[in-house]
Amino acid sequence: MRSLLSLLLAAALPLTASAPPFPASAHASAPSSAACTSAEGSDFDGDGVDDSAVGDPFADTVRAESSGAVHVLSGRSGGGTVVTAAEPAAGDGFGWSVQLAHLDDDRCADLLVGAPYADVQGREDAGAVYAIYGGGSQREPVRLIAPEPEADAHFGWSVTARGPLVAIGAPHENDGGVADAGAVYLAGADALTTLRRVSQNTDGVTGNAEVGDMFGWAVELGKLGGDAGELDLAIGLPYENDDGLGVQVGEGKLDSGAIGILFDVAENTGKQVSKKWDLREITEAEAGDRFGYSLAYGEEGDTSYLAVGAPLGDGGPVKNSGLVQLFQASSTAEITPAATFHRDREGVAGDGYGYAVAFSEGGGLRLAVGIPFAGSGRTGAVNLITVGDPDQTRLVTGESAGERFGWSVASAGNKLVVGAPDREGSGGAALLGRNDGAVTPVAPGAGQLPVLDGGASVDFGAAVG
Ligand SMILES: [Ca+2]
Ligand SMILES: [Ca+2]
Ligand SMILES: [Ca+2]
Ligand SMILES: [Ca+2]
Repeated sequence: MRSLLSLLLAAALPLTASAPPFPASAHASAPSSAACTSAEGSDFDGDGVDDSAVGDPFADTVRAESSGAVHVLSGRSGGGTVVTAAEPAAGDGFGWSVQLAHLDDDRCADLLVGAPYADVQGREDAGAVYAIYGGGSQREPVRLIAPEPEADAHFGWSVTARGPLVAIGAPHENDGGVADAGAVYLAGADALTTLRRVSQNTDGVTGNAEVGDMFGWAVELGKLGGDAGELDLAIGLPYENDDGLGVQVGEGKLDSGAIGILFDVAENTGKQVSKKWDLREITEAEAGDRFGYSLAYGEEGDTSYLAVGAPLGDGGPVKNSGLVQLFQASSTAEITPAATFHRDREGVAGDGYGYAVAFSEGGGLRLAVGIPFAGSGRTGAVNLITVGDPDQTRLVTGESAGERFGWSVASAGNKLVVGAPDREGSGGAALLGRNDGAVTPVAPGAGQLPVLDGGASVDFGAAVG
């Protein structure tokens, strides 16, 4: 992968590629005998066990160099299904973001894949998102693009879906002529191609569009306030500058970051009801914290949680070691800041605590925090925290120097999947058993997982979902 650290430190990742026109389809081969049993799980191949998706956005496919691929790991067999775009173009970045979610009502999980470097209608790196239906569905994949594709917008940088809603980030899209201020698109899972745009210029959204805010760098959906029955949208804008008030003028705390919450976002099609937090209002904000870099949503009983990563925030006594801020809400109480997690004196500047976050539900909610630059030689690690008893924590470290274990995290049934995209060779990942604590390494060509047919894996594990 081209300098991974640059992703953390740079506002935008340049990637240039000349690409042919891109037809509107993708394909997946999955077993046709679907036996999906859960309307909530992540069973994509239809064998009754939850699966996980691993993105390799710079994989060379048989059709185009560096066009990207996604491996859906079968939770039952340990094998996998490779998903690529039907007409991949060089440098698309297919698999930059991935999410298994339910987009139709057949009980099999479906796959959302971001390809934020896809050229669209001649506009370079405008970005696209693919919806691919699981369980051997005969339903054609759907390719989503912004209603007005813009060069370098990177539509599909982030994707999420919950209940009837899908949200897609385009953090490098211009907003009202302001470069890289960012935007988020919303669609109904049953009407994917009808996209609605929201940004800091949308009526009722707290905050102002300034150059390089990156609104939409991360997106999540959940129950965070307003009408308890209506989903709320959480947006990370980690390159927001916090100067306390009004429109920023390039002063204040550069790239300290922020999050925005748009309440009842499907219901409020016009003016939004929203709230915004800078880290200053909770602990302390400093330039470069990147608060809002990662987001995760989870529920336990009547309480819902939003975890927000600030991978260059000051984790306790150690400057720039990173932190995660937990928020909570319930059916009767709007989202409010709760605990702050970090590694205290164990942290090291530049560890990147909070670079990625994920919740795993069932049998006590747990939060997984990726720390991809931790350890000697930047091996990386994941911190597992029991939300109801934060003293119960566990640290799982990667297996080799420089592999960036914890670059991405996601939960799938009773397993956690952790990406290590710089593992020697073609990148890797690990499955962490929730109950037995087992750590099972996975990589293309290892064990049951097939190699990329006719291509080459590059950064397997750059995204998981
Ligand atoms: Ca399965
Ligand atoms: Ca489905
Ligand atoms: Ca702003
Ligand atoms: Ca709500």
